[in-house]
Amino acid sequence: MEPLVITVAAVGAELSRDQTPHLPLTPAELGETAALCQAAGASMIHVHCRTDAGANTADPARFAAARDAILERSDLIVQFTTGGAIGMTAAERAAPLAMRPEMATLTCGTVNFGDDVFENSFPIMRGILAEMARYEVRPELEIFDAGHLANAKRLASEGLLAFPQHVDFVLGVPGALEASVRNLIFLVDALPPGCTWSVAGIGRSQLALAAVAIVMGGHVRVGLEDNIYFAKGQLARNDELVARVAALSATLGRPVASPTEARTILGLAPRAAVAHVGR
Ligand code: KMH
Ligand code: ZN
Repeated sequence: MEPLVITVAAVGAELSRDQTPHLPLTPAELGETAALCQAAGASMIHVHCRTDAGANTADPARFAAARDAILERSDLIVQFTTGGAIGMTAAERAAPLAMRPEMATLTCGTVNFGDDVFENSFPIMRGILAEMARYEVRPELEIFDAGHLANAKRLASEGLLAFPQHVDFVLGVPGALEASVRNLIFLVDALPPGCTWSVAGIGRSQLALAAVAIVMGGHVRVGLEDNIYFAKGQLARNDELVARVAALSATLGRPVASPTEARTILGLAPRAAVAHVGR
């Protein structure tokens, strides 16, 4: 089986320092998190940005500073969010793409998100894809619900997206598809040929779905964005969540991908060839 790509979703948009002291907020803290997570086995980092006070921000300069701090301390694939935070406009969510990250997320449909609605109409998705094409950013398709893959296929039929792609199944968001092995298998079966995929289980499901993905030949996303606990009542650090999945993969006989190997698996250019890396 090909090596396991572990993505760390280190920040998210919904958490605060009141909930966990381990939440990285500043670019420097993201750089430190990146170094620790790469050492633990991660090869990609999914980035949301906050102000120093912890508020969500879509400021492209803050994303660029976060990216630079991460690449100063690691070789991780830097993947920006375009989901942002509930309440941001579509233009705000897409704005960091101008900083030309290696990858960025594209959520493939509207979905209930707790008591909120995470809005991803076709016009919003088309707009984000247009900006991705403009800045040559590789998407990771975020699939929260059963119809989202069909939406992605519709975007492909419009010529806005070309399969195969890298796809992340986010399972267990309240209001979206539940985190179960049956649902994961259903989604994997519906993938167009040649796609790579990962799973991000929310909350308690994170570890169990990671184990299933390791065995199935998929990849894994962990991190505080999706789950703040290492065990019941025990808050986790991002690198501890990564290390546990890496150890589980080793136990199951599957090697963990370095960032260089992850770029090959995902069909990305080697880091030295990435335009924004001036170092
Ligand atoms: N914060 C959520 C509303 C993404 O990063 O692409 C959306 C989200 C998805 O986190
Ligand atoms: Zn996110």
